[in-house]
Amino acid sequence: MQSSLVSLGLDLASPVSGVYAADWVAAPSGGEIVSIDPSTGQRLGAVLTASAADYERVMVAAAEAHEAWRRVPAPVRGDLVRLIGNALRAKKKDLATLITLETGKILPEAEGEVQEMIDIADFAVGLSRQLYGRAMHSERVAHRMLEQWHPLGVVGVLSAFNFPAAVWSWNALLAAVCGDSVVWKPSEEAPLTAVAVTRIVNEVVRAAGHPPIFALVAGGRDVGGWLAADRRVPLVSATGSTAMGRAVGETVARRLGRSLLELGGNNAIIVLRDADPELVMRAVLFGAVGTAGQRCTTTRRLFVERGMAKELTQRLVQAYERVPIGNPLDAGTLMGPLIHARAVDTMMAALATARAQGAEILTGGTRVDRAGYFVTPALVRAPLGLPIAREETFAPILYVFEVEGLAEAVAHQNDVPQGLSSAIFTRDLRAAERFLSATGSDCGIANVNLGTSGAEIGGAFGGEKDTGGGRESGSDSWKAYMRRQTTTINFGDELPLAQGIRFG
Ligand code: UN1
Repeated sequence: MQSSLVSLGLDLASPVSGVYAADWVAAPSGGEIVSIDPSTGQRLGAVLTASAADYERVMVAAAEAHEAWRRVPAPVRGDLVRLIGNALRAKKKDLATLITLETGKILPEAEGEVQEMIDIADFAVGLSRQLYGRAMHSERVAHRMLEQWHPLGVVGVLSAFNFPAAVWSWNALLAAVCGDSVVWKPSEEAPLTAVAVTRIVNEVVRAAGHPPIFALVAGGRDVGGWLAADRRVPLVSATGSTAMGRAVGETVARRLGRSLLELGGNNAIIVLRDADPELVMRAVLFGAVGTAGQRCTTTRRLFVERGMAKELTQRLVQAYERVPIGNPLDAGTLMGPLIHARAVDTMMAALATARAQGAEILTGGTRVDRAGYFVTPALVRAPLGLPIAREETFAPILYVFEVEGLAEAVAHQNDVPQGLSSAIFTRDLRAAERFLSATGSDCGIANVNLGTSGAEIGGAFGGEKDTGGGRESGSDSWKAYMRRQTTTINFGDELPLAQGIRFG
């Protein structure tokens, strides 16, 4: 553990600065966030946070960096991101270890998170030569039309504890090739990971002699509020709870800024009678128990067609009782702790509510008697329409519902406020296509014969309704980080007006 922290430049004996404004601010004066190892409940280290004056320094530096960076050709910007990807490859193991220590996610998943950073870096490098605009035919003689994409400015990134590094990269590495600078307000639960990432990338930026486009501004809710309200920040990308996103979105909208919101999910898997049970078991376990139920894509609801429900539920109970829970650094552990004591309390409260509303806890849902914030994953047999199952409880609770068939399953799946991820298991082509059709799943992600979580970076990631509507990562998500300009050029000797208007 110590060697990885040393390699990341983290000496945790005393608090480290959590503010980077063209360089590390030596003694930011906003206070201190203590980082806790959720596997032990013990202090891991501490990070000094930004005061209003420190925030101002960050913003001035970020605006200056953008001013210079937007002049750098996009493929050259891509080359910096290529070097960052390589630095992340070199530090993959150490950064993953820190993520495991700070968030409690098991090491293979933490390594997967760093891999997602590397993958988006590679994606962004290619993208830097593909920031395509279109050319259109003008209705006027001797005119042509085109659109081009320009850097947007300073992008604010608010990230959550469960993907404390990758969420930054999906935003920041795209923003970087788009010519923006980035101000990152990390989760209060994972500030050391943010410091480590900021160190890794800024070493690369500095060695390459580029402007310091990656700023860090650690702090609490107030810092998020400053970013949301700041007119110098044309885009705020926020990942976290729906309540947080609603507050940020409202503040940004008031100043007519843009927000990219990636909020709560309440993801469901539909299992039809003809599904391959082995695939279902593996997908449900990874989806519901992986990351201790703390992904926004976690499988929270299972709709099983009558005729398959009994057997599947029995197998799930057995599998749930065999999930190795323990130290997330140990090989063989599949489930680490929840992030903090409050998360455990919230889980217990949700289960009590579920019981009161008529659900039956089939297994799990207990506190584990050891240091840290460990629980057993809960499998709950639920009547259709169970009110608590409409809420996202950020914990490993899986509600299992029995349904008559596809139509009933889809109706219930969609009948929640959130709309992030969804999946169906079936061998019936027509059922799968109906699930994917306009009258099927209403989610941003809809999968066939694989689970709800663990998306690749190549697709646009995000969801509808209370999930916030934003899309980040792959496909054409980059457009959110640029401003679009439509241009008409007249290369003739006349000035014809559009729509055939004659004026004077
Ligand atoms: C999140 O939980 O905030 O699809 C993001 C997944 C990951 C991303 C999760 N690629 O599960």
